[in-house]
Amino acid sequence: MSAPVRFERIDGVGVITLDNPPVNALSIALRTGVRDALSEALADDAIAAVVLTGGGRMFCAGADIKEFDTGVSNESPNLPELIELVESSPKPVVAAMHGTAMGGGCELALGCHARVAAAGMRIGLPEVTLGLVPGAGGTQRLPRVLGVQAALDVIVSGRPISAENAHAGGLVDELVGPGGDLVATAVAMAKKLAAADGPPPKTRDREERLEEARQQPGLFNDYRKSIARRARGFEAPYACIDCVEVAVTKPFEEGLAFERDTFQKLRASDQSKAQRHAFFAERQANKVRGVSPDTKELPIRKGAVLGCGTMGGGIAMCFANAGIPVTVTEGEQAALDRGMKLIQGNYAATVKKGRMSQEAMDACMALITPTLDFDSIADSDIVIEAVFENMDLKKEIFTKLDALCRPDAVLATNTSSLDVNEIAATTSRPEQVVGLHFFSPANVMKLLEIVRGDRTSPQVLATALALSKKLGKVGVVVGVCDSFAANRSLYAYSRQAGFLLEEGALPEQVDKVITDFGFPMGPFAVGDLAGVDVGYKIRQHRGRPDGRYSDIADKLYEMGRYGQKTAKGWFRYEDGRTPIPDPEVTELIIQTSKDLGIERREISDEEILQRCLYPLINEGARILEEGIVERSSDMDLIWLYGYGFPRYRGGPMFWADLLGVDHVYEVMKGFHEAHHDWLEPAPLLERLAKEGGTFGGWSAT
Ligand code: 3H9
Repeated sequence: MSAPVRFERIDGVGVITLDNPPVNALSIALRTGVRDALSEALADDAIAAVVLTGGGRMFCAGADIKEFDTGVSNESPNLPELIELVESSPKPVVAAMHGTAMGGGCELALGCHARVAAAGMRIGLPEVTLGLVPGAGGTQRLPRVLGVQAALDVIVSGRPISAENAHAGGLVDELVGPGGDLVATAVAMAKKLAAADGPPPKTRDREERLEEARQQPGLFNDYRKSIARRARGFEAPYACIDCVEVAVTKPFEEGLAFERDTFQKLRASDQSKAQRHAFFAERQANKVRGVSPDTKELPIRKGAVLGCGTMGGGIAMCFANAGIPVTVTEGEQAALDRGMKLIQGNYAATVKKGRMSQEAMDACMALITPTLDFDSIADSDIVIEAVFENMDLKKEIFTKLDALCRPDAVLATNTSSLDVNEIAATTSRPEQVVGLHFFSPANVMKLLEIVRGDRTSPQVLATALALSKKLGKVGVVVGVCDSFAANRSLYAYSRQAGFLLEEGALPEQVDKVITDFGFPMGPFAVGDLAGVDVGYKIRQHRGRPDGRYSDIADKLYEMGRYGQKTAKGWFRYEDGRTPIPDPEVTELIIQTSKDLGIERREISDEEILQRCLYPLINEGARILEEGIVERSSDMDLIWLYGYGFPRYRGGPMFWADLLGVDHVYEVMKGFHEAHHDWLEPAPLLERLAKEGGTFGGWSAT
């Protein structure tokens, strides 16, 4: 097999092109290829300098993440060794970057003696998002070229910066505008460096940008404090700060060794395994049974949303944020005005917080057209129905849409629980009908549950997946069942939280266990945020769910405790958002236990965690076996992006695999014996436990 590099001579310069599609990941084969090409260039007297560039869409997406599980990433030449060869090369090496230079790709460029970048490309060190620190000198070299504060921002956030910003900060030496020749510019720069006196300049020798930080002793601790809220529970962001601090306080070689050691420890950690799992889970979710990768999606140039309540308005904002014009309709002017006011208010709050400019807000508002004229949506590429959760109403709407819309329009329902097949059957084109279940608040939450009806066409599914990307969402395709995969598994979790109160726990205890585990909020604070009244109305409308559930929430509703909106719900609120335990609720819970004849007991934090999360895993096993989701990692994405399951734990099914499926099964069996209904181990859980299998390793075929 030929090495995934190309080597050519241009004007006395050896040009090495990384050629490992699709992203030029630095696999062992590519590392070996670059090393060999570099040796060839160094041995050739007719070559004065070297240019490193990327073939295809980008310069390089970094180390091959798949090698981290097998340890092949350590095989020689490993990335630090390769970069050492580049940096110590007696002939100058210039990086010519386009598209993306990430992680190890950025580190490779930092080892070069100069960097040329195509305008508009992106460069960064996203290792932190994989639960890692950059492990090939990134934390030591980036502060030396970009300055410590800016390097911390790049490394700790993991967010790439534009070539323009990288140029302004000193990371990129020359920008090549549209129409310019990237490689020719790099070749010219390489020749200039070769003509200069002395050895080529090494990044490791640059000290001046570190000096600034040495004058600010509090810098690193302040930085740690500044990330406390968003990095809660994560190890990698703090490890990144430690590495950059060492870059400032220790000699380069020591810093490099410290970084390498930290990288290896994190690579083996559960947190990094979980975050790497999440990375691949997102990419896997785009591969859908029956939808071939070359399925051509329908263009979405114009959308319409029916219903301008909280949900409809949020969905309209998603379209506007993505630059897609959208019409919103309502039955009455007053409702339309209320909806538009809500949208306006949401944007204005974002502007006030400094997260959006007034111009951007104006541009978004201009993309949203409110109307009472239902017929005006006739030429929309997609219509999303977001009216009240009522089957008759939805059927009526879809019958009208069928008569009104173009035959190729996608007709979507935002139902969170109703049968998409039944809705589709009211139209003459069920293949164009799909569920698009947004999560509240729709303009914020990243999960989009794409509900595939029995007859939804592959093209419509491909369109929904592409649209979810455009809207900045993570789309997960699920099948039809009551409440679909997300709410169905959520119910398994929240039902147990309710029972725990009857048995002896209090909302503040349950919520603390869940937030200590890493969720941003516990189930009761979430209930208050979403509205106790909203949950109540859903239960009333849909009838009592199958089997018993704790009705303390219904009692709260009857007491007028609707949650944050009434400053009282499961908790009370003085500032509108911080939950404070309320003796009135404690009394209600204790009385409920008495009425049910339950003797309250001390419930350990461990039991609370297991009682809440293992039934959710158990329900996930049923959902998986029924084929409602295609793979367990889809279930993980649903919880990571829909309900704030801590990313560093990978999602419920991944977490179960880490715990051991047999352990989860044994605990569930014990719960079932003690509490009966709803806790019976799922057949798949039992089978995997007995076979020593994992959810990740299971497939239906
Ligand atoms: C690192 O560098 C560590 C070093 O500091 C130290 C080492 C010692 N490896 O995302 P896409 C696959 S850690 C392996 O759909 P896009 C991806 O799974 C690395 N595979 O494309 C997918 O496969 P498939 C730090 C990778 O255009 C296909 O490529 N770097 C890698 O939407 C296409 O990917 C990062 O964290 C990889 N590094 O986005 C960057 N990257 O077709 C990770 C991608 O089978 N990558 N694949 O599903 C990205 O963020 C995006 O892929 C990128 C392109 C923005 C580059």
